[in-house]
Amino acid sequence: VTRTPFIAGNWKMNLDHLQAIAFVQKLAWALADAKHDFADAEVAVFPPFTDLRSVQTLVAADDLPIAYGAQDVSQHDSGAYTGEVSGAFLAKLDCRYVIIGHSERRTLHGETDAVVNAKVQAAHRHGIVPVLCVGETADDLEQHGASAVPVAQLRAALDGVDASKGLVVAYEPVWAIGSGQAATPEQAQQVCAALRAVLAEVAGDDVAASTRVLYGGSVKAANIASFLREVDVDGALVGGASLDIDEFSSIVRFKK
Ligand code: G2H
Repeated sequence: VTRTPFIAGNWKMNLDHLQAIAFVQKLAWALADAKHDFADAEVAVFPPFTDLRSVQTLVAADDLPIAYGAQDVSQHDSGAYTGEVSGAFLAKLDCRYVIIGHSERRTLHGETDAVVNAKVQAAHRHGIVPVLCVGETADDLEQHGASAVPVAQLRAALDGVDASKGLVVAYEPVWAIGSGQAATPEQAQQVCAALRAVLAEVAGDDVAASTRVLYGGSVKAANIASFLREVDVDGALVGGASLDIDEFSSIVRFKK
């Protein structure tokens, strides 16, 4: 099985409406320019909710080779949930993906494994592929090693879920997020392999072989290739470095 590399830019709460439009246009030019040496990755951006309609319009107007999704989704489909955004609405914006369970949602917004699980099911109800984030804190790493917490989070998130409906897993060690201190490629490989083993166990070998497992945490142009060389690392979820068009353009043009 060959898995198409996946390079995803998680903008977090950055880039307003006009900046988002400009960024997507420049990214489209960079991808067009890079056609011959372009490494054939699927490229996706995850703007704030308020930018999604504009991104949809831009991408559809020129059939741009840029996927996009939201950074979160409600576990509910509709109703009295002030401030929440339904997967039904995201589907109408043609979101292919949604990030679920990012560590910032888990730690700053109290998202438990149960909530993450409900959100994965909500995405699937609306035909949207979850980009499910898991990862250990520095304390977890010290106490339990690297794999235990991400493996437990993945199991919990997939409880009762049919992963063959579409899934991307992102391993993001919390200590590497926004810190400039990325994991080593060997560390990323070790945990991504453990996560793929969980996929095999809960969803079968075919799903495990076809599901993309990404690394995230201080990825930049200078280190992307080292991660992509690892057999179980199929791409990257990029935060800070996805906001700079030159840096992100270099990342999507990685050469192994
Ligand atoms: C991890 C990552 C993107 P950064 O959160 O999801 O952010 O690349 O800034 O570490």
